[in-house]
Amino acid sequence: MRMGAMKRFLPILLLLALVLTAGPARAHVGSPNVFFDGDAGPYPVRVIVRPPVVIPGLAEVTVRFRDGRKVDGVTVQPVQYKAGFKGAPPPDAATPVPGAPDTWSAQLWLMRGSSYTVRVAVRGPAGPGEALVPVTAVPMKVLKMDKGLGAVLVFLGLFLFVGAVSIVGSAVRESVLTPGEEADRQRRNRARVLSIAAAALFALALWGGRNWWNSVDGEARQGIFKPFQVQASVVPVDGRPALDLRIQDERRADWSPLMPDHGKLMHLFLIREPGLDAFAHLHPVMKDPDDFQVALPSLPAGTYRVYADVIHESGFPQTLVDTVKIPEGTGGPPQDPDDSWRASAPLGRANPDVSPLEDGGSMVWKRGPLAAGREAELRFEVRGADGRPASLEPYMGMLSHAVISKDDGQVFVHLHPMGTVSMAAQQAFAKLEKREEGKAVAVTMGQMNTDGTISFPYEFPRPGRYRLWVQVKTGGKVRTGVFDAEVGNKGGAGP
Ligand SMILES: [Cu+2]
Repeated sequence: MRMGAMKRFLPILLLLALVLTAGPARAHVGSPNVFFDGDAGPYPVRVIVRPPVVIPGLAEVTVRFRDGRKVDGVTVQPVQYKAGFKGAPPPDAATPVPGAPDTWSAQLWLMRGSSYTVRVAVRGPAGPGEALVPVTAVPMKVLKMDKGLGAVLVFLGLFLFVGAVSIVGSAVRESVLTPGEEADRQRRNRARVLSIAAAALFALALWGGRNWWNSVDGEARQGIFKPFQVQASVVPVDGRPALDLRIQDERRADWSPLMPDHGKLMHLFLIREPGLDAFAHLHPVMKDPDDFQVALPSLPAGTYRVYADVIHESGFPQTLVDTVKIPEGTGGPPQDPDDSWRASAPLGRANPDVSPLEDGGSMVWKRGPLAAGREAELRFEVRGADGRPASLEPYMGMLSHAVISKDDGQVFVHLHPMGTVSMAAQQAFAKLEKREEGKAVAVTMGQMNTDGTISFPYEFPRPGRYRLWVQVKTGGKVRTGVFDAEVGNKGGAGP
């Protein structure tokens, strides 16, 4: 009977040691680390922020001086949008990384799920400098319990349970006997009955504990950030198929309105499954605050993943995700002159290093080693039809736009030569700073070079197969280079 009771409650103990995971969330799907290449006043910097997965939690901040310059001091300060610069905690001093004098690091507590900017302030020979790096802090998962630890806890729990029941049994049976005396039948019976009662009582306590755990766990899961729910469909608009994206989310009313990024309220990307062999970057128009529409360009029919990047006035970006079936017969002139699309060979069958462009030119990936969780420089060279470096025209405020997606759709990111930060978020914080402190921080656009090369700071979040679409404008038209990447493990460290 005692063993029976234990067997019954084993599942509860297992539940107590439950292994929990959560899906990806927030603006760059599955790619939370923030990269910023820009200037802190006179100092060209790369800032990397690795936000915590639980809130409150510690963000890791790395500041590297891109020209290798030595400075006297670096501070970092988390500024929450709602609290503003006035309500921000005092700045923390970063410390130089031993052996890398151009690199400084610091840890910052982010206390609330919100839109933040990390204010990086530099003191050095060229005077003071400052950069604002927007970061969103949201609970991303309920932390996993280590399987080994779980097994140890289950074992200890069982040991305590059996121990407690047998202590009750022996106490009733033997505690009042003199040494050497045997318990009589009546005592043994009473011990048995009370042991069963004790087992039932302890089991009840375990059951209560389980309920408590489940409610705490449920709360934590509820708190995990999920982007707004959306529904994508194809509808006829003015006699041609258009994509309709409807936001269907109760939280909509409580959130700040959307603001334009690169001059558009929404940047919508379509990627055909499963080969990732068709891609479109479109700019839907708002029909009402919850409904966006865009005419579909000429795309092969099939199932497409939909990723829609939007940003709230608080500087909080989201990527809204859905899938949609696109029928045959789409096409027509682009609704927005910045709309672009490209069909290509399926994943794994594109030329890995050279992508021919629509104008007879090409884009070449100057590949370096790639490993998950390791900072990489994604560098490309654009050549005209004559083989000479192309002159790139900034489009939508950037020299280039790149999209990276993993084959299974679990990673999606939209980045620029200035990194993964949203320029609109940076501007929102710059405005706030100006209002509160009267200073104007220059918002940088990333490297503006004219030798036909572009580069993006990035770190692949996990190993696997990825496709990259790199977009530039030459001759007044958007050109899209397509590349595949096989990303390996960092060498035992895991994803
Ligand atoms: Cu872009």
